[in-house]
Amino acid sequence: MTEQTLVLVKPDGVRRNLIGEVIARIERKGYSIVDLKFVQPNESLLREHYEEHVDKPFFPSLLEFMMSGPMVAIRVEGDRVVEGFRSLAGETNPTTAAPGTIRGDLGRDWGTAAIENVVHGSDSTLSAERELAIWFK
Ligand SMILES: Nc1nc2c(ncn2[C@@H]2O[C@H](COP(=O)(O)OP(=O)(O)O)[C@@H](O)[C@H]2O)c(=O)[nH]1
Ligand SMILES: [Mg+2]
Repeated sequence: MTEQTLVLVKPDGVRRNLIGEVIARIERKGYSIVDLKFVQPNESLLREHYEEHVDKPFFPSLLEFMMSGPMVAIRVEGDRVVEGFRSLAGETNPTTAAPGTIRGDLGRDWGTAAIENVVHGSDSTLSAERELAIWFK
């Protein structure tokens, strides 16, 4: 069934000139980009986006990282794209993410407090709907 997901190219991905690489992988997989914009999010938007993480010990460093520069927000469409993009992205930790995935190929541990892992992808169709409403108001 056709669905949509939210992809973010995080500030590390933008700084490292990886926007095109991320977009190319989405397009090569056959998913469609149906909306896209540059965003410099504020704290309240990020608190809403990461509502399940606000009480975690790593949240302050996550917030600092996510506010460290502009991001690209992308609305991506396709059959089972939510699960499909998570698979393209790879697991959260870029050091152990599988080679072939975005995080596995392009991310690494830089020794910073935050886990810099190039992209975000919604983790369920429910999250996708919620997050797309936040980023594409
Ligand atoms: N410093 C730190 N950052 C984390 C940790 N877990 C997650 N993060 C960051 O918070 C984001 C959201 O976490 P999560 O939803 O668990 O992972 P994701 O869905 O794979 O992005 C991750 O992509 C990382 O950037 C952690 O244990 N320590
Ligand atoms: Mg998540």
